[in-house]
Amino acid sequence: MSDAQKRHAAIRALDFVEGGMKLGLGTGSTAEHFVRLLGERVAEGLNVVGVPTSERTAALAEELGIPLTNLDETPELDITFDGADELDSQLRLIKGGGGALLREKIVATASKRMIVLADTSKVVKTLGKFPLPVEVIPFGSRVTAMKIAETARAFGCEGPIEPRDDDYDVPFLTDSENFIYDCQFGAIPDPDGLSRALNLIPGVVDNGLFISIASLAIVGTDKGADLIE
Ligand code: ABF
Repeated sequence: MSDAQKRHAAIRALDFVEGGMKLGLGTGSTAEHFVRLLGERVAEGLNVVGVPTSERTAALAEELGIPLTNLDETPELDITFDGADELDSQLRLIKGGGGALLREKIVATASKRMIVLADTSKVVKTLGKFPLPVEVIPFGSRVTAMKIAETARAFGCEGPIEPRDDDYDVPFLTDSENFIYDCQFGAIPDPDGLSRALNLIPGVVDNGLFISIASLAIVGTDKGADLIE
């Protein structure tokens, strides 16, 4: 994971921003590079408004003076710029390592386009080495986890499904106060089918597979950036 590559992706992403745009602002260290660079442009007079995908990003954008709105006031956005944990050549993504997958998916799908920002380590042939995060409501979460395992097996995915917690075994809570289960499948042969099936399980709020949502990936390299579309 190269910080320079992440910054290169963020620099290239700024080329897609025009005055008057309504932007979804992603979460994570790559998106943070973008938000910081956007803050510099706003300080120079660029007129944009942002919808943050997490409390963390909201705090950063406020600090940088980027005007913020929300999806109730501004339900249609022009572009969401966000990072990813993995992406394949079809622009299918695993997101949610930072725990913000639900808001990230809501904001991305409220946008005319989603542009993914990544470094070269995120590009994979087959999704699934990065544990797939699944957001579940706390009520009955162990039963929900059993159903996740059963469903995943039907899609050729086996492996430990662990509740996310901190160093003191306190459950991680998302911005919407749900739990996350991290599913260590190793490989996901049918991401589209698995994503649809997981979201039919009662108690599952959403999962970290983003299918047919991103239309462009900007992959930062040591020297610049490559585009995948
Ligand atoms: C968000 O931040 C997440 O969906 C993804 O989990 C993570 C990527 O973080 P980073 O850019 O720090 O690798 O985009």
